[in-house]
Amino acid sequence: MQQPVRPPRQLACARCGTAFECALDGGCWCAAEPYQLPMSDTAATEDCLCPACLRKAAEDSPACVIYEEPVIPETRDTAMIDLYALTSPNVQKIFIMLEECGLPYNTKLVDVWKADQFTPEFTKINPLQKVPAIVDHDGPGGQPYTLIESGAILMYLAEKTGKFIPHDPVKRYDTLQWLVVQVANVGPMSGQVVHFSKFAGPGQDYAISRYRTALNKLYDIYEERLSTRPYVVGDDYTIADIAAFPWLRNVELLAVDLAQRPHVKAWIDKLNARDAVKRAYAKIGAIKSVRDNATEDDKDRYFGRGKYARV
Ligand SMILES: N[C@@H](CCC(=O)N[C@@H](CS)C(=O)NCC(=O)O)C(=O)O
Repeated sequence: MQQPVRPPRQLACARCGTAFECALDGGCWCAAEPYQLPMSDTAATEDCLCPACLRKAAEDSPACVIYEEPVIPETRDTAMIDLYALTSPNVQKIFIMLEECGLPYNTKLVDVWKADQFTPEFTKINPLQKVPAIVDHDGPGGQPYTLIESGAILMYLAEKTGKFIPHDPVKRYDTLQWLVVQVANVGPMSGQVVHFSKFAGPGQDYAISRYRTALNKLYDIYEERLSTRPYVVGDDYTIADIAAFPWLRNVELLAVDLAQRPHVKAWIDKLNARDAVKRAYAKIGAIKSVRDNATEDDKDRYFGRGKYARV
């Protein structure tokens, strides 16, 4: 798909005051180069440097690895991304990110309750046989590129677009840490709570108590962070928020009490109010799965139990 380039913006250089034109249609080109000069994000045009000052700053900056004059295309090919999806929180993260970034995408449903994930075609895309996965038909070098794991997909899309990941090295690693906190802790602990309280049958008190305790501890950690900053990492909305939100908002299913966690509640309300988040959930809400009518065999196959267990 061809998208027209926006007319150049007239900016004043924050260093020398010279007027210059920024011809990019989204994001500032220095900010779009995260490994080069740490720059402000697109909204803060008063921090922008003209190309000459940027080049000089890049030469002087220890944080700058390489500097190349960017090629600003006349038009941009925006190839589709295929999102292999159903409705679970790990998939919701990617719907939200794609909507937030304004990237065009096709949704390809993989109904994990009726074994779509085990087909040879999907196994080629994700050998782990799980959603989400994406295929970016305009990947690195303009070639198609396949990604699995929601955390890796969020990082990839953030780097591809230069959005929702800070360029400042400290804030950038703060973001990546809290992204990993989500994928390594919040997701797995929440998943175990849901599994043992909803799907594993009676007699699971030990497991339920163990995973609820771990999950409540995580909620308290987010509560503490959000009591001193508006978003998980700091002042900016990042992929660390996008990763955590679909799980932490799930308070009814997880039977978590937000009365004692007002800052998590306020953060959930704030993210729920974002247009991109509303668009994502409208799309997710329209997806039909066999989950609600899954047979015992469907559930055994999905959970790898009964005749599907490998012991
Ligand atoms: N760590 C993965 C987890 C993905 C995952 O567990 N996906 C589930 C749905 S939430 C799935 O596809 N399960 C199918 C199966 O295990 O057969 C991620 O964050 O992307």
